Amino acid sequence: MMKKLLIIFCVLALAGSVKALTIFETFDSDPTSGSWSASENGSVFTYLDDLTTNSEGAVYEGGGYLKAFMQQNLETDRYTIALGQTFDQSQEFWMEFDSSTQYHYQYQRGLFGVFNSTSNNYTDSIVDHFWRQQTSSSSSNFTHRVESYDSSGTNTYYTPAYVFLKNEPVRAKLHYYVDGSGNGIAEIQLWRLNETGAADDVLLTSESTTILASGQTLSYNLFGFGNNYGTLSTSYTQTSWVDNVYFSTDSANATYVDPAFAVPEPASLLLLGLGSLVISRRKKVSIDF
Ligand SMILES: [Ca+2]
Ligand SMILES: [Ca+2]
Repeated sequence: MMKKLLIIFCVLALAGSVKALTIFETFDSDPTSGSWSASENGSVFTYLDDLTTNSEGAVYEGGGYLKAFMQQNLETDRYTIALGQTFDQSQEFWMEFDSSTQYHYQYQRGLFGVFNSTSNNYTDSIVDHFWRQQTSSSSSNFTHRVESYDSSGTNTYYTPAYVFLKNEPVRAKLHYYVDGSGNGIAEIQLWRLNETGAADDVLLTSESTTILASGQTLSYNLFGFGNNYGTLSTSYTQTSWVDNVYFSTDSANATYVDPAFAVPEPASLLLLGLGSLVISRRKKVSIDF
């Protein structure tokens, strides 16, 4: 059944001027015709709705997803939605997204997270540098990398332990909050999605780290995807399918939606011979997230 879950945009008035905000974009229709906007100076963000079944014919809910071709350059490429207000480093938030990379060449080219409309992607941002190759080898396997860039551009990063293959469909979840010592903490979970529904998903890793030291500042007012900031590299690119992007200052995502892009079985991935797929934790772990 096709869910009409185009976008949930929930604004709850709280005491003071800060409002709780939740965005859940499932790309059931082209969001660029709505509240999302693309800035493309080499990167290209394309809405697709061509895949509604997986390789075995199973029907997925929601036909739409986004193809993100991201290229490093000195321009600011983004596919974002405005948050309607500016938050700073003290704001607790949750975000998540699904991705599967189709093409790549050397290291990461894609950012997912929060940005500032007056800064480049390497200033005032908290992001997941997703599908980061472990080494410069184009056959290297991948990791996610959680990063902050404060208001002066100082970078702090952390690489979760789980290593995965190209094409592997992964749901990344991030919870950011400030602890009692004033440090910005990032809790990250990576999930292997498998077939439809939540029951067969596998928690790959769950880790926590300081991503912004006490005293560092940043602010942001956009949410979505961005490119690497750096010298133009026409060969250093990646193309990823992405879906089900979520941001909230209120709570973790309680609504389960399958990605619309094709989700290969683990056995299919292994047959590709791209390396060893090690799922160290098959047992689901309940975590207060
Ligand atoms: Ca979708
Ligand atoms: Ca599943």
